[in-house]
Amino acid sequence: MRVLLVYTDIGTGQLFHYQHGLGWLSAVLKKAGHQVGLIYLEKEISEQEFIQQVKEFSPQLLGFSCSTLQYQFVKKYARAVKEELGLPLVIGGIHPTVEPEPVLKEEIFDFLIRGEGEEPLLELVEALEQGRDFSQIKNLGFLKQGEVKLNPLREPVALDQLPFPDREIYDEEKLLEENDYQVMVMASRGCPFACTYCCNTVLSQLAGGVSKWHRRRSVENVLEEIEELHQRYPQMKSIMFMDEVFTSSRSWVEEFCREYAKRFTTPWRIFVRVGTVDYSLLKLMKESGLYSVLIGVESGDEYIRREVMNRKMSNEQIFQVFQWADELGLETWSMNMVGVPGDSEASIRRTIELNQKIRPDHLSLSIFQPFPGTPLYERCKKEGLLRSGGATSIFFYQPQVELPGLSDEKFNELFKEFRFLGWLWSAQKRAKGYYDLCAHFDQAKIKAGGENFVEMMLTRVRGEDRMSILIHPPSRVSWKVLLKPNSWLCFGASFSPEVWDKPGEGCWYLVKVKTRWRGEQVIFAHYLDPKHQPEQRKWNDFKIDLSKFGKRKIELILETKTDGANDWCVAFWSQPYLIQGGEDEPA
Ligand code: B12
Ligand code: SF4
Repeated sequence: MRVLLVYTDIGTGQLFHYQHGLGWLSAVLKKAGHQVGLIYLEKEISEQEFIQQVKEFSPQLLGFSCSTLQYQFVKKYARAVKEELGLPLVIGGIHPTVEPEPVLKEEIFDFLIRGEGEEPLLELVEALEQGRDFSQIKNLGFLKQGEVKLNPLREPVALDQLPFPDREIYDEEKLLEENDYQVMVMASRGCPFACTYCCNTVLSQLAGGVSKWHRRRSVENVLEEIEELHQRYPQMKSIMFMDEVFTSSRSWVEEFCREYAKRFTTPWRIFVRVGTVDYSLLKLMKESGLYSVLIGVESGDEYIRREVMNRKMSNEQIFQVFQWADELGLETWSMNMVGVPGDSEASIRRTIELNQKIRPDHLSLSIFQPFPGTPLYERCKKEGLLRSGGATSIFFYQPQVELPGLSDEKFNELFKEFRFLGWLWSAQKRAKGYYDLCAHFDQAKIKAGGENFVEMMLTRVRGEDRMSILIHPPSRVSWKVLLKPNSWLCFGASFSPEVWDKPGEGCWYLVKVKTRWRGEQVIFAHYLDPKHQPEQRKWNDFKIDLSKFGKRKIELILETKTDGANDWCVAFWSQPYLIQGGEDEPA
């Protein structure tokens, strides 16, 4: 049978990602001789365009994967296909798993699969193909005479018995390029913990308990896949393990590290939970190739973290893990969440303070989103705290629950302050040269053409992350700096890839120097137009000689300007910094 899978990733602010669930579904179907395609939607398209893409594959079954915030889009496309093509539709993924009744009652989908989909989808496909009865397939849901039927759930799948997740249905070249040749692997499913905001709590209940839900592949099985991936992607630079808590079993990690180091040198990164690692385990992992750890801090307020989120760990323990990671030279990411019930200005400030103490290399900040089925969602519902918003991501917008005593304006202000400090600390930690302009962004003078025209952030262009300053035209940013003799200014320039294909032109990147004796003069003017000049779709590096200014105090001005109105000109200046001597440090 021809099965077309659909994954929507609209408005999430997420990069083009490999989704393991679909990879595994596809692998299982293909192994049984079926043909599988994938529509991966990163942006909203019209229903007609969507239908056109579906027709191109001419599927016999269409399968939508759906998380809660994407349901609004999934519904729209599914309804359009149903009306126009009348194809059988099946929906799976976290949202239909936790909210099966309301989804089926909308009468858009013929079938719904709860929980893990490999075995039930294959059984459904074969039943449909052979015209057999599907009504007893475990995990399946459907409407029967207007009534929701939800079949019982089967045991979670034995991971080693699955084929390796399929990569072919994705645009592999794009995946590699956008993720800087980092390849994603998943060595386990589920998590042994029960944070109140996380869907794992629901999934483990559905699976019949945490011991059934949380499973690891054998070390050998994971290494075999990694072997295959090295052959498939000789350009692979690193591996990201998407496991929720890679370190949940110490003995597994120890065995993994020993065996990995015997066979591979590719660096890898993981999600870690405080309480599951100590210095010696981090050291062992580092020696086998670990280079980066993503650690959930979530809140710096012990009460919120312990009692509201059910994360039993202390600030001291969190600080300690970051310190160990720093000592070992591991890159650290601190993952935080604000806007949970009970959050106040004071508790958010405590989270900022904890991060200030930790000084992570990178900080991720999201806004609590109550997901159906989770204990915290139920609490919000009971206490009347739920808000109905059209959010598509946990990284933008306003709080998603009522926070008595904290206005939306204040929340927004705190969110922006926190995010800015995160960027600043990050810039300070990775400062280059003798004066890094991003690391001194708090001392910069900004003349912005409008709200949010000037911001600092980590920007990815062609897979390369750089700390950057967005200077949307017409705006300028300046720093008063004391030059050293023979100074050079180094920086990269590019537009955000998101606007490469938008209408509009390029813009001018101007560097000016203001001195007391000569006023303001332009020392560099370059027109960059990555929209129309494909060779400029990367970081374009420049190095400017400032030696004629000698050892003086100057005002260094970075300015972006267009020849006309140009809304889609998202111009970044990446990591501008000063060095002494033109050749001693590459830009
Ligand atoms: C890795 C991960 C990511 C990755 C990969 C994307 C992805 N969707 O998997 C990245 C970082 C990109 C990501 C992004 C986001 N994520 Co995320 N993510 C996860 C995580 C930790 C693991 C997912 C995974 O790979 N599991 C393993 C695979 C095998 O399982 P699976 O994906 O669920 O797929 C199986 C079944 O669901 C089913 N199935 C899935 N699709 C389909 C389709 C059909 C037709 C069928 C029949 C079956 C079926 O069969 C699959 C195989 O068994 C989960 C936590 C979790 N346990 O689910 C959170 C989770 C899914 N993410 C979450 C969130 C909030 C997000 C974001 C919204 C964050 C944001 N940017 O704001 C985005 C949304 C992206 C999107 N378009 O949906 C929430 C979703 C909650 C909800 N109710 O919607 C989760 C549950 C975490 C949580 N807070 O509890 N995420
Ligand atoms: S540790 Fe992470 S994956 Fe596990 S329950 Fe908590 S938030 Fe979810």
